[in-house]
Amino acid sequence: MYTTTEFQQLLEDKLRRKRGKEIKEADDKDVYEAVASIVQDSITEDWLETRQRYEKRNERQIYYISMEFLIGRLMESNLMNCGLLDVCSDALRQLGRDPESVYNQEHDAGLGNGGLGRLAACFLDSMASLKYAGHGSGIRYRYGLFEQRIIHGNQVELPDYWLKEAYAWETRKANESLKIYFGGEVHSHARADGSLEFTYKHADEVLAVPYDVPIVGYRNNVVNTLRLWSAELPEHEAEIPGDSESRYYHHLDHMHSVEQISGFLYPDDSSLEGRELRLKQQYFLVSSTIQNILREYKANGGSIRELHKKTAIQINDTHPSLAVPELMRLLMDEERLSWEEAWKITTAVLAYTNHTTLSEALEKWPVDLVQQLLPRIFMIINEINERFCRGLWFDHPDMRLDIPHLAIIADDQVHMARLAIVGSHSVNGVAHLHTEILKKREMNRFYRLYPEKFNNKTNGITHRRWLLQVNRGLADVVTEAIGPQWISQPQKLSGLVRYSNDAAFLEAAGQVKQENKKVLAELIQKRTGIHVNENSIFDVQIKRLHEYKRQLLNIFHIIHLYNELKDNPSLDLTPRTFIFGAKAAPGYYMAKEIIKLVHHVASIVNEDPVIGDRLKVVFLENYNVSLAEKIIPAADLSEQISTASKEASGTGNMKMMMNGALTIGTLDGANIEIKDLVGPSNIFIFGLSSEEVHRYYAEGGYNAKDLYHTDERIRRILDQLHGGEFGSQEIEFKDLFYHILYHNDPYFVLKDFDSYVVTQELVEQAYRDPRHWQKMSVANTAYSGKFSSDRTIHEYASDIWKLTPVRS
Ligand code: 26W
Repeated sequence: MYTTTEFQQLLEDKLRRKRGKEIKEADDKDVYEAVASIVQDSITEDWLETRQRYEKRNERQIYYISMEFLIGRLMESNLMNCGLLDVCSDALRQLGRDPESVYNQEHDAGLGNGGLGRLAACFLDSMASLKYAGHGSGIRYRYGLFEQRIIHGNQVELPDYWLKEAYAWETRKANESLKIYFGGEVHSHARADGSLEFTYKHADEVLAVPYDVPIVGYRNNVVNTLRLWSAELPEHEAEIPGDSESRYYHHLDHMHSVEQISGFLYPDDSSLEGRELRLKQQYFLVSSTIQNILREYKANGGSIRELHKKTAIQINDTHPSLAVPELMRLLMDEERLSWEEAWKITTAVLAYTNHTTLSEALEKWPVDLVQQLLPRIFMIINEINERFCRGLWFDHPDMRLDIPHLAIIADDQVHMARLAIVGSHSVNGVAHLHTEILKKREMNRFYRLYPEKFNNKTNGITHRRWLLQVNRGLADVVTEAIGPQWISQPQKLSGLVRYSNDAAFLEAAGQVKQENKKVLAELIQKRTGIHVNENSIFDVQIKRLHEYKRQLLNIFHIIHLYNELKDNPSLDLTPRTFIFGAKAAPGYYMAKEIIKLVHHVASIVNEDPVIGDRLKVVFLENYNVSLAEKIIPAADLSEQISTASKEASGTGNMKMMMNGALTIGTLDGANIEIKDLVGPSNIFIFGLSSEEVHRYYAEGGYNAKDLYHTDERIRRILDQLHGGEFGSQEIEFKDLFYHILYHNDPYFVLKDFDSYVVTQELVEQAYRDPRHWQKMSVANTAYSGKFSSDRTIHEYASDIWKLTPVRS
């Protein structure tokens, strides 16, 4: 490793050679690029060796296919993982540079919407750090998730052109490009041996060009790969025809439409955007990934009949579920296996993770669209469906009536979850409750058919990024108390339990939180101009905006507190700062209304002299991974208040718990597992249970209007929305009012209101005893080890992938 002086030297050399500049003339971007290049140099060898080691030892490989990888920035975590972070930061400081502003030069790689994409990124980190031969495969979108601006309280979306400046971490591998075909006609001919050969006529050819991003393991010399595919025009078509103007324009159009395939990430989280381009993206990803897997496998001398012995593929939600027919196609049409052989291998290789039970998010594609865009794939899906339904009819006579609900093709649609379940050997949910709901309700018919396929893998987060990297203060205090073993064995954080009565430890951890809050308060001041009280409760809700996540319940509570203070200005209320971060899908009207409401409530509450600094409402624009890294270490209270049964797991809940925030939450997703670990005295639980929610949905019995008429607090809030109290002449919230009352409050905001308010009062009382609060906070960090994605990945590896770590 390097001394600070050596690193300084290295950096100055790099700057001179790469940028032709002395450090004095270099701006932060120049310095950033020089540092990135040093990191690249120091990992290249390990990267090569890791690949060679996997090949030489003929290791079993796992490929994680996902339409989303929400990686955020890589500089700090790469530096940390290769052991260079401190030396680099010191060297920068000695050269008179601010390390943070250098690292901040990196544009977030926002190639994901939210939880599902961030989970994929945490998994890559854990696979590399645990020495699993695991790789990611995704799309290199030219535009990531939109950048959010707020104008007069309204969300406006701007394109996120994250590749504007060259991306420091990617390497283009043009010579490993693959061909993908869309449309056209399929013709079949019998070969001499009687097998069928399929040829395509008039199909559009697209080139899939891989870009590799290194995934650096934590101080273990392992560097795995995230391979992102970019769509380009095939070389033989790349020449622009000069013979006629119309052909020239036609050619440009064609090029444009090909490049669109990896053009942008669809910004919809949990609702289906059934557009042809999205289906093209899915097939593009799946076909390039699977062709690539087979090519690597064969290059290493593997026999195709043994593919499943050396390969596992995890499909992240149904988005890549065309992997089922694509693997069948390649095994049969290219490798000449029989249907039966191909099917055995396909189902043995593939495994599917479900991330949501929201019905509007379940993917279905119109038969016509699939048939016309992917004719050969459609033939295979059809055959899978026929064989599956025939099997049901003959082998499961008791389930004949269920066939319409099980069939992969039904109502002129291809049901992707059904395809994924039938074509995989494993189906998993992402938290205990979620998996139970899949088994008992949403996928009960499939569970009865294939009980052995269903299993749970409770989500996790990488504690290296989400504690060690983003909260150095707390990490140091923890290490001082229990030693550094927790870094490689996060469950060892439980050693902190012993410190929950140690005054010095509590004091130190409390001071770190205070320091982090100060830093966040400065960021808030800088970005919003709002001055917040650093001694107030930092009450945080950061996640995508969705009705089921109930940001509305949070705002109703804020309005309620505001009303109380207005009625009784001398009320003794523990000061609070409510912090929101949330992007709404561009077409999601109600979500955008809720963002607008937060802003209008904020502008009234924050300006009111009666309120002073007892309540402040802050909405931080453009919530993304980098912003999360700044908010989470400073959170006191973590809002996890979804309608019970709706949040599959949640992962922000785990990040905040690990950083010592207390959770106020419903018995939903992984909140339940958090509660089971910390115990009921270290968490604030409220609201309907998932059974109660289901009962109301099934049997009725809830009437939102009754609550409007009987609960004065609720009536007052809703009337304030209707009466324009939080708006102006042009801005009103009548739609929210009618939506709640006339659609009978589908997410039980009013129903859970009282219980939420009462529980928030308990929070307030608890916060008045700082020592007690700090004790609870430490208990949360102490029990958070289970939620390291290292634990999750070990479970996937041993139960689903049958993988053991690679020995060095
Ligand atoms: C087709 C449109 C679409 C897009 C995204 C449908 C569904 C999705 C995802 C499944 C939404 C998602 O991110 N789900 C979240 O996954 C996290 C990781 O497992 C969980 O922690 C969250 O609870 C779940 O909402």
